[in-house]
Amino acid sequence: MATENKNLSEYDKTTIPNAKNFRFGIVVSEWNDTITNNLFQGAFDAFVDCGALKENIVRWDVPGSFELIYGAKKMQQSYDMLDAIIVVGVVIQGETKHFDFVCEGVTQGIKDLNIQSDIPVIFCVLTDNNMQQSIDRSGGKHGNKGTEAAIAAIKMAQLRKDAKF
Ligand code: DLZ
Repeated sequence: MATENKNLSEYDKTTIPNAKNFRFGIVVSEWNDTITNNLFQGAFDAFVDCGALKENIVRWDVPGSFELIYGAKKMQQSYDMLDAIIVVGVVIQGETKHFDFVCEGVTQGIKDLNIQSDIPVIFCVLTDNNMQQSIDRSGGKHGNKGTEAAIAAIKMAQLRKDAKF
């Protein structure tokens, strides 16, 4: 599995840019909020561990994963000084097709934001078959995908800073 080959939950700080001068946004879905709060905390702690100032990390909450798209878009427009945004959600397979529609919608929506706007949006949306899988990926045996999202956000913030255009 890809994350077994490159598990960023255990990162080497010496290989990651210092985040002291970066500002981050985190948009958090209220669905499955025990899990999304753990993912948020993993991201927040990794930002601070890598040098970011707590006051430079802003959190917004939205009702569900589908609303992460609008939340991230409005956050981009409201805080143009942000260096990267993470969207945090958990979609768990149910008995209807809602899972597929929400997953497809949020994935495509966040992809579109990355094409259209200048602030990178990092995808931290778990799409699991059951609650146990989500627990395992939000501070359990498979690490914390929020931590991994924060490392990705720092790297993309640095890339954006270094890029010419
Ligand atoms: C409706 C719905 C369902 C069935 N499942 C989830 C889920 O597992 N995770 C999640 O974040 N949101 C879910 N939602 C809510 C939708 O994301 C959205 O909030 C509503 O469809 C309203 O637009």
